[in-house]
Amino acid sequence: MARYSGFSLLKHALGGHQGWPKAWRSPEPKAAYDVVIIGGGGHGLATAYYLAKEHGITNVAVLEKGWIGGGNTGRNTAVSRSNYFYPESTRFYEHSLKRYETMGRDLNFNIMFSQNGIISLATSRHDMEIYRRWVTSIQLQGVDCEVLSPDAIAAKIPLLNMSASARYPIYGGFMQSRAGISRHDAVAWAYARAASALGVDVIQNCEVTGLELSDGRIRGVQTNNGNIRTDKVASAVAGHSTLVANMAGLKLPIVSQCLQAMVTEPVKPCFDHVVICPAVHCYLSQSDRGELVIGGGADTHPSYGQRGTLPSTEAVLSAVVELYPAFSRLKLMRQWGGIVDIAPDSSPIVSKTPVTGFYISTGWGTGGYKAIPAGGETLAYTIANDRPHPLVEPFSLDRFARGRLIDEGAAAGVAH
Ligand code: FAD
Ligand code: PYC
Repeated sequence: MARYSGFSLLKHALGGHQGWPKAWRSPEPKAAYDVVIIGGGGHGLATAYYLAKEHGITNVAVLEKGWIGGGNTGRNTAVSRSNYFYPESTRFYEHSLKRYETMGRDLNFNIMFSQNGIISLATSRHDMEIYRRWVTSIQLQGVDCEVLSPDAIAAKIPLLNMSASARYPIYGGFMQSRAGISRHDAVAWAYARAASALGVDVIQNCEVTGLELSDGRIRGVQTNNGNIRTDKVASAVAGHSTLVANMAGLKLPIVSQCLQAMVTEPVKPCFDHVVICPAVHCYLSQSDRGELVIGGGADTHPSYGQRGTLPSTEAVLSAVVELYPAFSRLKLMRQWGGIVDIAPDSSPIVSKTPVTGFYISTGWGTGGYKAIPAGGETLAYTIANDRPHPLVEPFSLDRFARGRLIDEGAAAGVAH
């Protein structure tokens, strides 16, 4: 990676960054590619990178209608963890978490991954009973996770209202210590730079407006920048998955909803972990800038509106001030939303489809940031070999027809 002195940083800043080296190339689209990936979020970019690195397929274009990372990848609250319930999920997400642990080195990009742990709070005796069972399931799969007593919770989260008369009394919780948060833009940029260096064309401001098919096979894509021939297309467009699948004549079991997040003004370090309270659908962490990063459940109705609605914000914030009364004095600085793609069992779909040469990565819902490395790696394998990677075989589209759902609604932690 290039290094800059203070002087050269100043020179670049005053010069409008004109001479700043580009991290990835911005080529014009070619007439044909071996693989076209729709969507320049983390999943699309990681898929392109692993196609080039693991399978030697470098004649690849990533087409992004806006700017890379401008979708959910740049809008999320950056939690990575692998504390899911079913073995299929834990295996997949643990693989991804391990990739996060080495991503800085692997891609030579500082993604600022802080493994400060995630704590889930129990607000009833029943929550605690379920958590014990859940922790046992995770531990049996060799993944770190522990039950926390109320005293342990109080020590780890001093600002939490532990009063027995609190509206949400705390009965304990559970923790995965290796979970953490990272810099989401950096993850997108790291994969874009590494893919571009291997020959992948990352093309921004290029919207796919149609798919060309004949005899049940993909033949090409139509874009606002011309048509491109290809035999293989992968859709990694999150909340827009049903629209792109419709272009191939497919109906996906996906609902698109807005998920919001917000940050407060910055304060001194006071909150060491990601803390989620699934019963009231609110979670918090503190960013390295000092802002409290706050999120909750998805907006209740399907929508492509990226702003979100006020009742959801209000519900999350009222839970925050009940749980952490001191935070009622903080000012809210920013709020935003992203359109998440939710499957009926709250698990992803990484899969071939009935259309030859058309592959999908969707259903990431409220939790696909943590899945970017494993999602990209397994989709790349599925495209390169035209058969599912073993890690995502259980997450194939045909599971809905076979009735083999993997219901991880509870593990999402936020209502959706
Ligand atoms: P995206 O990053 O959305 O990328 C898809 C891209 O496709 C977009 O850039 C879009 O512009 C582009 N596109 C769409 N249609 C077209 C088209 N026709 N042509 C070309 N391009 C197109 N996950 C976690 O694991 N942890 C969290 O803490 C977490 N918090 C979240 C908080 C919020 C507020 C939100 C909104 C999401 C959160 N998520 C979290 C979920 C996570 O962000 C997503 O699951 C993940 O980023 C999906 O990545 P992606 O690459 O599939 O989609
Ligand atoms: O998937 O871990 C997650 C998550 C936390 C907040 C939103 N999604």
